[in-house]
Amino acid sequence: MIASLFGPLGLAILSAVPALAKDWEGQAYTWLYQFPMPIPPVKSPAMTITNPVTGGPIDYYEVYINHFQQQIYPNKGPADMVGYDGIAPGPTFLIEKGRESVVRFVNNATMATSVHLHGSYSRAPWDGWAEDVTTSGQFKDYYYPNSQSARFQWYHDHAIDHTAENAYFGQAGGYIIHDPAEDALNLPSGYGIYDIPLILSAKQYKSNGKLFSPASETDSLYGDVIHVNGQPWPFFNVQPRKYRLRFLDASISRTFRLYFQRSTGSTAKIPFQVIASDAGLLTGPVTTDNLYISMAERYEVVFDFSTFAGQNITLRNYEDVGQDDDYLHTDKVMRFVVSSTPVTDTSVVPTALATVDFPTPAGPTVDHHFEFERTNGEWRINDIGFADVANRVLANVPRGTVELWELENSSGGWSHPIHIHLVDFKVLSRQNGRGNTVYAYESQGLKDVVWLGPGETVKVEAHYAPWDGVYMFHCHNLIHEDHEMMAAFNVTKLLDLGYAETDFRDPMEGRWRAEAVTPAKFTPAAITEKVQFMANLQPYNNVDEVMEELDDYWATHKKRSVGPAKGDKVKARRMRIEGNRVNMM
Ligand SMILES: *[C@@H]1O[C@H](CO)[C@@H](O)[C@H](O)[C@H]1NC(C)=O
Ligand SMILES: *[C@@H]1O[C@H](CO)[C@@H](O)[C@H](O)[C@H]1NC(C)=O
Ligand SMILES: *[C@@H]1O[C@H](CO)[C@@H](O)[C@H](O)[C@H]1NC(C)=O
Ligand SMILES: CC(=O)N[C@H]1CO[C@H](CO)[C@@H](O)[C@@H]1O
Ligand SMILES: [Cu+2]
Repeated sequence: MIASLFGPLGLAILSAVPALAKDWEGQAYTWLYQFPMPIPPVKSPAMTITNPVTGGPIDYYEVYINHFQQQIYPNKGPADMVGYDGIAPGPTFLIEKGRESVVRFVNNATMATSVHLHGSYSRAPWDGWAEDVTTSGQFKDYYYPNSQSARFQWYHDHAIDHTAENAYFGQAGGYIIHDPAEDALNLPSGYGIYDIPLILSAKQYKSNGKLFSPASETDSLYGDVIHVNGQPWPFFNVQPRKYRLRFLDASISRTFRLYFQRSTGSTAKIPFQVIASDAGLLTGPVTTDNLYISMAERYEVVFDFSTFAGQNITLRNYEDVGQDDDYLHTDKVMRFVVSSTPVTDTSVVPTALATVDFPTPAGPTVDHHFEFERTNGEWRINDIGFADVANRVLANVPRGTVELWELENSSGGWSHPIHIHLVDFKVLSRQNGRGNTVYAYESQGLKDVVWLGPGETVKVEAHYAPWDGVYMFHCHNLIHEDHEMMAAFNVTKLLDLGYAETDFRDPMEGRWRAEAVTPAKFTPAAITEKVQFMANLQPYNNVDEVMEELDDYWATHKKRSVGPAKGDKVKARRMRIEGNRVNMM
């Protein structure tokens, strides 16, 4: 956006003029809408192993993290990348709700990796804890429950201090949980047919066609080239009918505010229906003509192309979103080329979509208040960075309680999408920034990331269950995350719960760490033995029982706010008296 250079009297107002926007930060890309959009291939399991406790199936997958090259500029050399199975985005997992999985991620590349399945309540040792790295020549078996509501999860790198690089060079992919209840709704369906993943990213290239690295960035890398499923500004052929579009913002720093527009003629924004967010279906569809999506957020949309036969529809992005830098074409995302041949479309968008498992409201008391701020060039949460090992556990949450967290943006000029691991939360309120607004598409479902726009304070409520353990929460601007805007919370063990189970609380527990690759560990017998060993400890199969135990426990125990953990910022400890309750915040 170029601000007007002259005031009403024709005088230059230099002080009010921001730095002129540049057309390109890196190599110009001029082939808009000329290449088709790829659809990431579906990942198949290598074998299916029987869970020795439940008798149910565990699908075992193997993913190699490989170097590869991808031709981005038709007239330059290829870009060097690193991706899951040597592609970016990585292959899409299509998982039936209720089938457990074990994914062996083999680091066959150079830099250390850690894999986070974003949107899953994985046990702590398989959640992608940043320090739980797999180095080159090692592998790690990640065990996933897949028992949550149908949802668009994604897996991506989370390695300490270089997550931004790993994700940007290609380590991100889709992981969709499907549930038969969804089929009954008769939404547009069929992966890659009428149910389409749209994985957005923004990058910057050098004059030789290779990626400009975010390694030395300390603020943000907004990117001047917008990609969908790895292809800059693609086109996608559609029929004149409804499509389910699954959006994921996998950019490291760019937030989008999307809208659809005819490519020629009327510039009006075309309305569409948002049907799902991070944790799956909303209670009902939300009609809007624009949608904010920040890093790591997922929104699923039904767009009806039926009245646009023979036309082109452009997916656009607003300018000046969240104070991100704009470039020549960052207001454009992709083009849908609508066929002129009519088709029969029996899919529908029902007015009721799902019963969302919102947490039982805990009342107005804020349990924890977190300030996301920049101090001395470092990004911090309540003045603490992740490297501050002794103080980085900023909240102790008794297992099974519902807590209200207040997230405050304290540094002007920046926005922070905040991701809390383990839980799905309800966005309760937003103050300042975009007005006192929680969009219906944010509040009618559960989320695991909320965008804290410039100057905003947001309250989120979550049920800290089913598991206990140490989990991360952080900014999903991955450059901020790598530069310390990450901390931990500890869902603490209920010593008197009276329920016998194996502990999985320590994300760094030795027996779950990465191991060296040897041929002996990759035989079907060795794999089966390993997977069955994990399953025998029953990390997931008792989830319903655990939830009941926790509910029973909290029906007869009083929730006590445990207040800030050791090292919590002193200035955040404000005493507040509400009725007869005294709370530390
Ligand atoms: C639609 O877009 C495609 C791909 O960019 C282009 O080839 C075609 O000419 C466009 N059609 C119309 C009607 O604008
Ligand atoms: C491991 O990486 C090497 C070198 O990049 C490659 O040749 C090999 O095929 C990879 N192995 C697998 C199993 O993908
Ligand atoms: C987390 O809480 C558990 C008790 O549930 C405790 O044993 C453990 O030391 C705590 N871990 C950290 C890192 O605070
Ligand atoms: C710098 C800035 O805009 N900070 C704001 C962050 O949000 C809080 C609470 O909404 C405001 O009071 C600050 O002004
Ligand atoms: Cu941030």
